[in-house]
Amino acid sequence: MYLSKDRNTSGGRRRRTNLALLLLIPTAILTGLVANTAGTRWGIHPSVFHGIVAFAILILSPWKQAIVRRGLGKWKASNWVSIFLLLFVLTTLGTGVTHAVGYTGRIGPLTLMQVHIGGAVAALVLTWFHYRSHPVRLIKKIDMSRRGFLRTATFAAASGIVWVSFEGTLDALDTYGGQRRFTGSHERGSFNPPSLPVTSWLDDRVQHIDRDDWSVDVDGRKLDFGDIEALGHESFDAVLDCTSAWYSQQTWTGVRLDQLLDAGGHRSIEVRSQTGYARRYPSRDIDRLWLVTHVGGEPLSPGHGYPARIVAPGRRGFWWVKWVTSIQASDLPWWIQSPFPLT
Ligand SMILES: Nc1nc2c(c(=O)[nH]1)N[C@H]1C(S)=C(S)[C@@H](COP(=O)(O)O)O[C@H]1N2
Ligand SMILES: [Mo]
Repeated sequence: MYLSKDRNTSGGRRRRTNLALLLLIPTAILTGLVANTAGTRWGIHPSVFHGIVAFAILILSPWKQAIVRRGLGKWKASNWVSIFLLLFVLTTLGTGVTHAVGYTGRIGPLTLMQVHIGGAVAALVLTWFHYRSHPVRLIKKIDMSRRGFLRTATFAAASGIVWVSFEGTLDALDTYGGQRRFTGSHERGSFNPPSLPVTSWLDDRVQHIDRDDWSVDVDGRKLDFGDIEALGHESFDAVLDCTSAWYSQQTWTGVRLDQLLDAGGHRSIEVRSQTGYARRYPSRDIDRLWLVTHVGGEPLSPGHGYPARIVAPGRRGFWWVKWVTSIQASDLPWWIQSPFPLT
């Protein structure tokens, strides 16, 4: 946004503020979505940008308040859209900051994160309607002048500084929020499997599987529990980081997938659960994926995927398929699948 053609009149200032908010709200949602689903093998985690964008919106609020006050006149029906938009933006910012500080409780039946995401989606929809009734010229002569660039850069830097100060304060005060992982997730029950939350992506139910009835189909071969146990098991520590914003580090014991099948010449590996829940991984990841039978030295509990589940270090929790019954090498590329599980 190089907006220097808007001279420093109050009109120019108002337009800049409105335009910045119009861009920042979708950006906040996009960075949130990416931060919440991206793996953890990035240089800078996208959650950093999500935090900075949130503070950019907060910084603009005094200017926006002045605009709103000025616009208050005769009552219009479109004011309802504006009021609800304001409520949803405040809800989203409030739950975001509260979560960052360290609160992980619920609001009624919903987790804070669910309210945060729901509020954000509602705000995005209302931003569109608000824009329709209060248009702002999107581009006013694209202008690469130094002044416009400096203004944008200063604003971005200010947002970054506020974000760094906020995170630094959480750290310094030794709050629960200060111990958040770089993905934004809170620690839960590390190295204590009984405290590991049992989580479903959507509506999957915990499966109670009898180990003697269970087998896994690996590329057409049926392997039972004894066959799996006879393969070389290894123990290692890995972090389960769920999109609902908690993480837990555990010691897992299992078989690396390259011990189970040869994906050479194939493009992907598809893993299915007894429930139908499935994920497809690129076959080059075969030595980073594990079929795990134990956590903390004990067999998995039904809630955590007994008899066997996937552990996928560096990938978010929804890739860690539980109650695995099928592992197939496939010639489809890994990205031929719904970006998120559907059950
Ligand atoms: N079959 C199946 N596997 C699943 C899920 C699911 O709903 N069904 N949820 C995933 C999600 S979102 C997470 S965070 C982890 C949670 O694992 P846990 O319940 O052992 O903590 O399992 C993953 N594996
Ligand atoms: Mo999850």
